[in-house]
Amino acid sequence: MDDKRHQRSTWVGPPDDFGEDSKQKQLGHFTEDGSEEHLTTAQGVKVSHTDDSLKAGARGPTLMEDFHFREKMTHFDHERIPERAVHARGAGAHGYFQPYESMAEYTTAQFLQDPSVRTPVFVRISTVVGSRGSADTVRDVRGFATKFYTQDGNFDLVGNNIPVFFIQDAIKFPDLVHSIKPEPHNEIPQASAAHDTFWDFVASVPESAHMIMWLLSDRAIPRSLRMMQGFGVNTFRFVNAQGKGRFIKWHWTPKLGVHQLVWDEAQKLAGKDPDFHRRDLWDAIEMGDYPEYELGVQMIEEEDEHNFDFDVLDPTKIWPEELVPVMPVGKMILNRNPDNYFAETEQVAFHPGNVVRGIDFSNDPLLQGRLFSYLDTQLIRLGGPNFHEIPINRPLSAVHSNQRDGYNRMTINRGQTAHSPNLMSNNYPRPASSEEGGYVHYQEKVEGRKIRARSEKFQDFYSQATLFWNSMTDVEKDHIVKAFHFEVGKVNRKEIRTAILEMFNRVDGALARRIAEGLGMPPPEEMGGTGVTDASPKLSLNSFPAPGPQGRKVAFIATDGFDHNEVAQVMDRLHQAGANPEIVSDHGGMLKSSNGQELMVGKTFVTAGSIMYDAVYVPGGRRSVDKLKMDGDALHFVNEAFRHCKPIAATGEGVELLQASDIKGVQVAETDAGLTVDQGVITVRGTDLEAFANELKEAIAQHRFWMREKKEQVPA
Ligand code: HDE
Repeated sequence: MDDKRHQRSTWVGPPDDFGEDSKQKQLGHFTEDGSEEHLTTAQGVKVSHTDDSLKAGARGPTLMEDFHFREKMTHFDHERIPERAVHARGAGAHGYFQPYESMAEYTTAQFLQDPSVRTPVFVRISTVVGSRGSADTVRDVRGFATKFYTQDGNFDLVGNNIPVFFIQDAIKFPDLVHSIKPEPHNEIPQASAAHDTFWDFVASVPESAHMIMWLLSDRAIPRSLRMMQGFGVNTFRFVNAQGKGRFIKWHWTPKLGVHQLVWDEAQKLAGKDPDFHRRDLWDAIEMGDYPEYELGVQMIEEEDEHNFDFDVLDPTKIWPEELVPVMPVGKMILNRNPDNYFAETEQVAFHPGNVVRGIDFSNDPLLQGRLFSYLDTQLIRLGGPNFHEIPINRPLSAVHSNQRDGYNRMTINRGQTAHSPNLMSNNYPRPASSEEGGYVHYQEKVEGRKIRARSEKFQDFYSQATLFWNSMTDVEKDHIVKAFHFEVGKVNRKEIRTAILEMFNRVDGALARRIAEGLGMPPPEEMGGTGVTDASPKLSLNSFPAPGPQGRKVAFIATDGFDHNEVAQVMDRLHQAGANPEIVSDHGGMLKSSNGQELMVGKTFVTAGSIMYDAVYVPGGRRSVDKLKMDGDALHFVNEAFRHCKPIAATGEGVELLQASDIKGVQVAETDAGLTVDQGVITVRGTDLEAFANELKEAIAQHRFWMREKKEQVPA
């Protein structure tokens, strides 16, 4: 029998980073040369008219024979697929992964062997709780899922931006999700954990304490998807050519540092720009500011499995980096936006069970349950067992399985046989030995009784929650306390609030007292705590500063009569540093400077707010500043940026806008001389724009000036 006959798989792999072949050509029917530009039916018949249905007379009934109308409407009627039960809203991007050096000592994973090999990836970053149309900036965990299209088949790293999870065993996942989703009787609230059922679950499940500390921290309101970490959460295994296994945990670290929004900003953005994160990622890629993340791995030798206070199989525990350092593995660059959100971002199907040779599982009971759930959920979401044939899910490596039928089968396999082993087709396709690259499961010795139980170390629910709390800066602690006030403040039942106070008193007595104060509840009688006094600096966002101002958005507030020289010079310097300045004005179109030059307005006070920028700059220009001083929107812009602790800068007459605003407690340049820099407010009346721009760049890289946060008398 001719083996080749079986290989007629008609698909192509996902478009990769190297081939410049138009994806349209690969994925759709239409080419870009215009040769097939006519509107057609799904059957390829050219359509001559699509604005009126076929009727019996201009005022008559529509005719059944209007095949174009019927097809158009039928397709529309069936255009929705079930959204993901969790992680329904996500943003996607293509890119590639490249290892720094060979990891052969630890794993046979082919994509980790050769630093010159780039493996195409598709990444989907999501919120967990909200529906597909919900806002991006809600307080939530972010999913961080990556599909590596390796030459050995697809490997999915399906992680989150928080390294631990709410529960230790997958069997509780439906309960967790039912509690955090909108309540079943009235379907309120959307995309929020701040309601009774969730906190009822938390109070009843103490293993959630550690995760709650992360969820109420600034980690859950990232500034940008480009500025957050990712973690595999579950414990996996590396297996090398000698068959030696090691426990591993995955880490992604963004090159731009790790940064957060402030809560007031996050809530306002949810209304003013619900697509804030998606847009930020999209725009960055369109502008060529390709997001980069470093992949790292923590490894524990199997011999050391029992040498830690925590169980290596417990997904509610981190492996503190002081004990188990993160080894850098490679980099991932996201350099191409999807062509079509539905076809790619919606239809992509991740599964932690999609592993390649050299990567294996541990007995982490959360992971074990996930291994069942993801494939199962895709079957209903993507309508049957052939979703691996959807272009975004196809591996680059050849597929020769004996699967044939089922809904939406795309491949036309030839040949009489679809069974294995066989004599009729020369036993084709035959299994591959380990030497031939076949996946061989790690030979773990397992024995035990069939019981529903957890190991003893799993029962320590609080130590690492205290470790996290101890590792926060004072500002981060304030934010956590305020998040408790918001979240638990929205819980109606007193008994739940009391139980939460008791629970977090076990984490830290002082924390519980501060929570009680904001909720107006009596503090717990005893001063609680775990006695843990250690801190792990890598848990604080302070450990991940920005390398510079690159990728940051700066609003230039100006109107007609602005000083062109100042704008041009500052803009130029920011551009050179990789930041993205944009003119925000009281009107759209062109702005005229004091000496006649014109500049295009990016946004207006109607279409933008300070919350969409990382910093504000007010250039001089007598007429411009005099007008802005009388403009409530301009004043609000400055006040709000101040309240959110962002860098604020002004030159020349621009300083007067700051003086006219409500910002308090900072120095601004009063005279012609010198540059004044005070708590992230940078002002100059003179002409030293070089030094000014340098200070501004530094301030942007610093992200926030938290010392201003207490000044809440500033209205915004
Ligand atoms: Fe998921 N999770 N999960 N999860 N998860 C899904 O699969 C599930 C968990 C994560 O962008 C679902 O395709 C169980 C941890 C991401 O498409 C579902 C348990 C982590 C995504 C599912 C967990 C994740 C999902 C819903 C407890 C971080 C979105 C739709 C045992 C390591 C992937 C889907 C995307 C999606 C089940 C816990 C990450 C229902 C049973 C822990 C990033 O199968």
